[in-house]
Amino acid sequence: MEILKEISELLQKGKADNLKNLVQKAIDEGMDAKTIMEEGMMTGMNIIGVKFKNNEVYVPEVLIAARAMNAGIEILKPLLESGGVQAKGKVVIGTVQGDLHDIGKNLVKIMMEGKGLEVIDLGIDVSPEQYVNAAKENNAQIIACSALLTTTMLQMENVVKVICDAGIRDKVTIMIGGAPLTENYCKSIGADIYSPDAASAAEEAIAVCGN
Ligand code: B1M
Repeated sequence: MEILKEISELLQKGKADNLKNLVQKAIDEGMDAKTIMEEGMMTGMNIIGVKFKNNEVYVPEVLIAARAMNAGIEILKPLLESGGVQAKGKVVIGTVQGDLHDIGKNLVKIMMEGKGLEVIDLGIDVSPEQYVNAAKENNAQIIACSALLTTTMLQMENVVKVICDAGIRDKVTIMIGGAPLTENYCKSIGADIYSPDAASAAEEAIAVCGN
């Protein structure tokens, strides 16, 4: 559809204000939030990703596209969250040490909150110890780690190790996700659940918390 193409193009150009207006227009016209997110904004971000890889755009352009994406997500947030049942459960979430990518992590957080889970967001560049301390302090059932780089995803093995060393392995479920991750990698490092996207991560989290 034309409006989704325009959303994708505005995102690529990093026009945050125009993007917000167009996302609102799409909502007002009755388009559902998931379609706007996946077929508009994420399509645009994927194109930026390919151009970034091919050196057709550089970090500043990617950053302004990411800023526009976050602005669009803010408009969609109430819709992505709505319809959730109140569930019991606490999740500690963060992007692993050395990794500054947070858009996917933020989406996972929104979807989990939409299911009624309490999410403690540690942000980006989170050390294994920070995950463990936050899980202990908050009595969380789940530690959720996001990574976007093939180099930083290796940090997840350290997270599992530090959780074991802290003696809380039987108290927390370790969830992992992010573009370079796989089910096989999840198994190989002794984590519990790999989710390919934010919606399935929220479903899995709800199941873990027994709701
Ligand atoms: Co970066 N970057 N980046 N970047 N960046 C990638 C990831 C890259 C694939 C681009 C490319 O080359 N095509 C590439 C990684 C290559 C690799 O590792 N093999 C890359 C690189 C190389 C880099 C730098 C090293 C570049 C440089 O400086 N030379 C640098 C590293 C900085 C660092 O982290 N230390 C860097 C920097 C940046 C910016 C800061 C400019 C910016 C991030 C801004 C921000 O996040 N606030 C950025 C961006 C935006 C990207 C791309 C273009 C888009 C990522 C994104 O937000 N996608 C990306 C290319 C791409 O992915 N196409 C790229 C949208 C988001 C919704 O998807 O995060 O995958 P995603 O989340 C998905 C799923 O993965 C899943 O749910 C979401 C969908 O529902 N998911 C989970 C995510 N976390 C989950 C956790 C779960 C479950 C599911 O459970 C816990």
